[in-house]
Amino acid sequence: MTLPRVLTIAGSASQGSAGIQADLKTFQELDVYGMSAITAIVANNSTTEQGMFTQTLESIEAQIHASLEHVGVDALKTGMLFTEDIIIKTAEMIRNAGVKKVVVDPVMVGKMGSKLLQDDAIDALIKHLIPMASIITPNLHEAGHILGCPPPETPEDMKMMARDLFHLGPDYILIKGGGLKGYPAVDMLYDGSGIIELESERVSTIHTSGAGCTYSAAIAAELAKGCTVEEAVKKSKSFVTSAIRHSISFDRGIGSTYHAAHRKI
Ligand code: PXL
Repeated sequence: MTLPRVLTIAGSASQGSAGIQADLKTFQELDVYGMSAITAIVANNSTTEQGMFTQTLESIEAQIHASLEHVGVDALKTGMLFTEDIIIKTAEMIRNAGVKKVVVDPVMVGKMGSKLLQDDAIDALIKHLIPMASIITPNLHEAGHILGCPPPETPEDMKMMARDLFHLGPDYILIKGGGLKGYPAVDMLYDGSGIIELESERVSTIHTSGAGCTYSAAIAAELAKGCTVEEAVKKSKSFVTSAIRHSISFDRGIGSTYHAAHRKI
């Protein structure tokens, strides 16, 4: 048998809810063949000073190459890339391999406050990676940061910023409105012509760690299966909303989205 093949190039979140861990759980749930290239290990905990362990460029290059050479990649997503050098290397390898279905999740800060993109790396993201994306999936803060302005505060602001982001070169923009105060969880999908509003109820929970990673991983999985971007985003919105609605609490801090929710509940 064959399966659609999907690679995530992202950080490892040792606590299990976000990053590579969320991506691989999502890939498994959506029945695609998951592969990973780990850019950094995020292991924040109270006993260590240093909770962030960036991998060498050599290691990252070797990991991406292993997926491309041994298996092949139908679609990929990028998450935490952290440095300018990693962004440039990743973009170069995607271009050389000719992977066309590319989901760029421009992660910048984790739910627990970890810095996931260095300040001086944003220009490289805009110049090298965003233009080759099939879709970028910023949250409100990330959309503002990429455009150098404050985050959107209303659905109308989101629509305007989606149009501005489109000029950076991706095929589609998805601005996620999960953080929009006073509104339902509305996301804006824009392809250069019309805006599609995707709305779901706002789930009242703090246990949303991994939601953004899960959303973009699901989009990559659905694209690998042959969905259009619009279909992939709609299915993924439903998948991540279930994962948030049935999120997991560990009785301490922010808990995790539940990847099996769409299947079990
Ligand atoms: O949720 C964003 C995210 C992405 N990638 C890694 C993370 C986090 C949040 O903590 O650790 C590796």
